[in-house]
Amino acid sequence: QGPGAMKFQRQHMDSNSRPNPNSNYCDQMMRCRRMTVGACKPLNTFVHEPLKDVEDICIQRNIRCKNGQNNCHKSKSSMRVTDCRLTNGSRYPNCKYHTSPTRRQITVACVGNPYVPVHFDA
Ligand code: PAX
Repeated sequence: QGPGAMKFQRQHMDSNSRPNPNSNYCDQMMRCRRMTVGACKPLNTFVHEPLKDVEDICIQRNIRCKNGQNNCHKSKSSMRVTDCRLTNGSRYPNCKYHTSPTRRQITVACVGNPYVPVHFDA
């Protein structure tokens, strides 16, 4: 696995946890996955589906990413995810997050050979 794929898995994959986490989920996960080092990452999504199912999104047709590149792909089915959004008034190093479990189709950017997810676009 390349460094981009490994970073994607660290930041966005949580296959083994239930999609109905408690309200501490994001505070704990954002810290243990190292997204509160140097700054609080403002928004991050964790996906509660098997890695294979998320990697298979790269087989879907190419669509335009938010940055204008065309290496994005949208999941055919909706997926179980949890959005972690920094609370208003949260100040580094005390990063506090809202935890929002939901289901939706997700869009990722894929790179490389093997062609795998490296960025969470939407
Ligand atoms: P990233 O840094 O944006 O991308 P993220 O997805 O975890 O990280 P390195 O070498 O690491 O800098 N890459 C691309 N990025 C964007 N667009 C395309 N097409 C692309 N192709 C390859 C990780 C790496 O992917 C490379 C890019 O150069 C990086 O390489 O989102 C900000 C963050 O919030 C997350 C997703 C982003 O983190 P924004 O506003 O820039 O789109 N995020 C966002 C989320 O988790 N959930 C959400 O719902 C949204 C909206």
